Amino acid sequence: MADRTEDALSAAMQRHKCDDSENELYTRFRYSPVEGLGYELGVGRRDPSSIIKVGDFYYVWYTHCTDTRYKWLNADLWYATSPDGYVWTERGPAVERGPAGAWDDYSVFTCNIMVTGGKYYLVYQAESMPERGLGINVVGMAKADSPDGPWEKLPEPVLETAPDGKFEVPDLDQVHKQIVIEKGSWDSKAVHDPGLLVRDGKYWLYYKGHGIGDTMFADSKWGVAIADHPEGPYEKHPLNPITNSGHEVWVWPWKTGVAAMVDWAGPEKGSIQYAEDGLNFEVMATLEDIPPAGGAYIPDKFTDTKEGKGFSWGLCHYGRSDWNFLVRFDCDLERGREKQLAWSYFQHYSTIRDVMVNPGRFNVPPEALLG
Ligand code: AAL
Repeated sequence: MADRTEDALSAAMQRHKCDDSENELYTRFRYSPVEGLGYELGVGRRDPSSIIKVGDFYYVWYTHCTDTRYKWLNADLWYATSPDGYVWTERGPAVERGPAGAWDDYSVFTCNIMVTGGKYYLVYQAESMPERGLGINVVGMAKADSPDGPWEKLPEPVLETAPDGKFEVPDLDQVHKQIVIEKGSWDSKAVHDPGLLVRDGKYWLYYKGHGIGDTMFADSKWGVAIADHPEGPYEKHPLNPITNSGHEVWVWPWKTGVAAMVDWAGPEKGSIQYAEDGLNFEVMATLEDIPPAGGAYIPDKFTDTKEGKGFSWGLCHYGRSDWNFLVRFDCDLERGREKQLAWSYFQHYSTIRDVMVNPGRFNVPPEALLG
């Protein structure tokens, strides 16, 4: 055994920055049902936007899909309002897909909101009918003078996939069965999950990409495109990709920089990261049970702040392959707020999904998992 000196540190302790209890960017998540946007047979609601407050009401936008074959295709963007974040009233469509032949005639989905200069901007994924689009999406934008619309779509997409790479789809009825002819760059197959921040007087459009020929769509990474005006043109940053992981994009102003919730894809999945310059991210904390596709209420998201304060709640989706609905999460990512980390705040310290989905399979009566 090697000699141990007083100040020797193990490898683990050499890389240890601080305990979770001292880490401002550490949190656990508590979940609660919401009224009005919860489970409903035949209606899928998913990928909620960030939440904003206008007057006495919180607003959220999300993908609304009644085609039970899909979760986000053949869908439109709807919105809902709430006085308290728990009881929501669905207000109906905000932005609907375009007429036959338009670049958004198949689906508009997975959106985010920005408020700046007294105007409201929705950015969202759009796809045209499979015959023409073959599953490659663009990012569209619509603007309005009021969160209740009417929304005016910009005529052209604000972001597109990299033009390289090549694949073929031999059978249009099975568009997911694709043959890669030539591998493309990291965002040649998808530009997904747009999320906007106002930073240094510019508009930062973060997005997730994956490439033609990537082994798995879960090999996704994030990039950013920056514009001088809310409507663009958005220019992809030369450092892209700026993360090596992450699926649904979730960024917010934190202190003088930008924080990112890197959820379930890639080698740094399950982490919160921070970049002083919004570009060079470092892992700050690893987390369990991150809200899928979370959309938080972040009051200073568009104020160009240099003292970003974070957030304490939002909505996310609970998704299965056949149905999706929205739930509320609460957390401890608001600076200055005391963290609620005691076990008693959480029903489950162990969330093995197979047990929770079918407790009977493990000889556990369903009621044993409650309360
Ligand atoms: C989501 C997002 C995008 C993808 C699909 C719907 O979680 O990453 O929106 O296209 O899955």
